Amino acid sequence: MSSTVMEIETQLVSGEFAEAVLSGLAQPVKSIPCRFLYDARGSELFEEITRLEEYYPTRTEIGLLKEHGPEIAERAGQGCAVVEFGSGSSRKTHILLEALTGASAYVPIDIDDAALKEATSRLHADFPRLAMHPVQADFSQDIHLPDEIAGAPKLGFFPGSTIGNFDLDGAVDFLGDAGDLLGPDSDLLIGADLQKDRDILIPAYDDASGVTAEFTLNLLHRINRELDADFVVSRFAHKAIYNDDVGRIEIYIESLADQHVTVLGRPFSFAEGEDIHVENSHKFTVPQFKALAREAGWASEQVWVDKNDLFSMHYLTRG
Ligand code: SAH
Ligand code: AVI
Repeated sequence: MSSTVMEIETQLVSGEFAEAVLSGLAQPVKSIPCRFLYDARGSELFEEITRLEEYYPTRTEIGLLKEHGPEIAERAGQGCAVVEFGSGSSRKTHILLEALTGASAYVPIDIDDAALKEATSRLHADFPRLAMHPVQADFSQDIHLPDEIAGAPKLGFFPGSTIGNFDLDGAVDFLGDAGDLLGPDSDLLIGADLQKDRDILIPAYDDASGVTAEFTLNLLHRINRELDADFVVSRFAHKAIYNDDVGRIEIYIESLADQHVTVLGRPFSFAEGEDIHVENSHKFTVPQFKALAREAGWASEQVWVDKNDLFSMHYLTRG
């Protein structure tokens, strides 16, 4: 593999994790942004989640990509640079790139460099002639695209319903910024999880084998590892609830006892039953998601939904 393929451009601000944890734990309602769930171990655990029987989104979206690949390719045309937000393992990208055939470059953007490295080298083995420019960045901050793709038409790819991890205003802001980043003639293929019964949703976020719990609690292990902290992780628990009013899953880390923890020399108290909010995962209806995209300057040209009405994939154009 050539060195340019594996070179990861880093656009992360150092010290951000420490700042987010110290300020998040000092608030009256404790909270840490969900992007910090993804260190190398977090990405591995997320990959395990995607293979769980209870976690329907991944296999359903993969089914949609396989079924509608030719229509997506027709809309995208020839020569586009695929820019993926939150690329993770790039497993779905493999299917997309096979369908597109004429893509000119691939730019995976992810916060976790371990996932980026592994995914890029795996994809390079399967698509050796495709130029790859991995970028390690927080996609909710200002980022810039590699100069090498400046002249190419852009197809943004944002699968997985990662858009649902923003709050609704944040999702509109993100989609607007993504439009500015990709440019006036760009398109965006995006996955949005659908509203459904809580009997399907709760097990998807609190599986019987405890992988999702391990994914959530890895955040405390990460704080211990990186921020010289002393969380006794067994004294905390993963908690997933469905908030009907806003139509979203909410994930918390609940303290199982009254306790004290030190992070980078700073003391924090937890009451028994007190929560740290770590993630939201919004679920949408098709009209709701179309309206949200429209607010951000995108038009939903085409939407594909699986036969069980679990998941939607929208092909957005600059509206
Ligand atoms: N696209 C894959 C992975 C989704 S998991 C799929 O559909 O299965 C979410 C991915 O987004 C993870 O790889 C995580 O590391 C990345 N991520 C989460 N928040 C991020 C942020 N703020 N900036 C960049 N990447 C982020
Ligand atoms: C990445 N994101 C779309 C996942 C979701 O379904 O909200 C993250 C996740 N958290 C727990 N399980 C999956």
